[in-house]
Amino acid sequence: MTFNTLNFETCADGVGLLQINRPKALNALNEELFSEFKSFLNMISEDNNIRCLIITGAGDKSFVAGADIKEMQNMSPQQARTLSNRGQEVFNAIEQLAVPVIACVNGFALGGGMELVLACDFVVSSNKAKYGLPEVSLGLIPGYGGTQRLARSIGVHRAKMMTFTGNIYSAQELYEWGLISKLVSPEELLEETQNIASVIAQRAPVAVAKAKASINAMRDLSITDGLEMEQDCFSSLFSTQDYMTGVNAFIEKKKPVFSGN
Ligand code: DAK
Repeated sequence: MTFNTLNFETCADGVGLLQINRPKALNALNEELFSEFKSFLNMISEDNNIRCLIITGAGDKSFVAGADIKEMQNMSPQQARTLSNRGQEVFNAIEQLAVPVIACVNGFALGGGMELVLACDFVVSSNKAKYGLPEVSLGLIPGYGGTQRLARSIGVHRAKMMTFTGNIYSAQELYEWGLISKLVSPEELLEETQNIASVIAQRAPVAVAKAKASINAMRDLSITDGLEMEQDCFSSLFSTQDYMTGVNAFIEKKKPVFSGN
């Protein structure tokens, strides 16, 4: 499958690299891109060879500089709702993808770009990247999940400060607030992200998927229900081949090679 606004390649064993590819518009998210993103996610969810996905932006300036402002002109509330729904659907699908998704942030992550970052499982960032939710400067609020995901990530007070001011924040600041897991120089960014992704790709895929589902469920469940879900996920893994592979490899002092079954 080929796309106009996305580039996809397998960059290491089990690791997929998706590049948002509209560098002339600083990778702003337009309708075509959302439509291609949806098709891409359907494709990747069927591909057992990909065990970890990296998302980054084309060029050295921007990850994603938000929704495409030029496309948003003269939109009615009804059209905006339809678009918001479609964007949220795509970002929810990223969050719910069985494999981990790493945001590899190489530059501006603004508005919809910041919301894309929030839908990923964790963030490796260039120390030169800039983050923000400038929607209020355009008379809007975040519409692709930002009002819900940001507070859950950095806390409600910092989320409100970012959202109400619409200011741009440095990667260092967001690292200190816990949004960014690893901060590196622009030169090291892709290699560092690939190294982390390669480690994940070597782990037992069903176990990683269950860990992701269990941690994600934390947001919607009480601690009692969350612990119950953890027990369900944990116990179900005892029927997998990968569990046998992992335990036998440990006993035999070998490196496990997981099949994903
Ligand atoms: N949309 C469209 N084009 C964009 C863009 C964007 N978000 N950001 C940049 N570009 C384009 C510029 O127009 C310019 O194009 P040309 O003029 O060359 O044709 C090119 O990219 C290079 O940008 P600049 O010349 O401005 O580059 P600078 O280095 O000077 O500035 C910048 C970089 C990132 C500070 C600046 O480009 C900027 O402020 N960009 C806009 C950032 C922004 O406000 N993003 C939008 C956030 S609001 C919705 C759901 C969600 C949302 C909206 C609606 N519905 C459901 C309807 C979310 C909204 C947002 O994301």
